Amino acid sequence: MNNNSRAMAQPGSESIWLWIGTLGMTLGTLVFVARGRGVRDEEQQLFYIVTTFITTVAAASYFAMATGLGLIEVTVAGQTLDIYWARYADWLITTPLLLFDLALLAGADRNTIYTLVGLDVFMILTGLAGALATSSPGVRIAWWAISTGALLALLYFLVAALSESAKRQPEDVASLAGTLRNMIIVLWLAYPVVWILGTEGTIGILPLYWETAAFMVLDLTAKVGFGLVLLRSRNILDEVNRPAAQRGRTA
Ligand SMILES: *C/C=C(C)/C=C/C=C(C)/C=C/C1=C(C)CCCC1(C)C
Repeated sequence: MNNNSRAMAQPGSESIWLWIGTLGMTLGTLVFVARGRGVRDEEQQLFYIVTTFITTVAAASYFAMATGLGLIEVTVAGQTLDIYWARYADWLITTPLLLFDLALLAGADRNTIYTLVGLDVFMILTGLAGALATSSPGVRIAWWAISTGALLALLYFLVAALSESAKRQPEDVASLAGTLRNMIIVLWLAYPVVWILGTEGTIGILPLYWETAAFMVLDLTAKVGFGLVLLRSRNILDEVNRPAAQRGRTA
């Protein structure tokens, strides 16, 4: 192959983590499909459909990164950074779906869902801008700060709005929604930390090898772990009162 034909880098030793990510997301997908097969209730099926899509998209993204499709080189102030842009394509689709799963469980209304998803998309796109910016390290860090601001607003809103709607749910459901909300708060806050310490932040405290490992563990926990907790009990999912957004249509 002609190496000069594209400004595309090949994955280095960090590819081991990308393959483990591919395998983990694929196994998660298979588990969710197997568990969802017997579900007849339409409201419950939606949880399985959304959760299965999340790990399917992530498995494809990890495969793309492991095989070098999702990787580019970005030069900032004379420093060449290996950037896995495929993450952002994955997160752009999967993080709104994760929020949708939780909002559905908590019985959130349509405006709450739109606000959460809007903040989330803004966070991922400004994060992508930070990953691709070449003008200076300072500009990259400014994008990081904007994206992190969006994350903090999102988490604030998640706590305020979702706790309110979860109160109207049966106790089991509210408690499950609380657990998943806490998982999101803890895990999602770790992403900007890994980013700024890793290759993207240009400070280079965390080498690409360990950054890739950290994102893989976070991604598996935030998607497969989240899905396993959510889909653990059919009895609980059975009790979910339909969200206000859907109630109007089916009544
Ligand atoms: C399954 C994937 C998940 C749950 C990904 C979550 C990603 C984030 C919460 C990313 C946040 C970022 C910032 C807040 C600033 C820097 C750039 C990002 C995109 C890493």
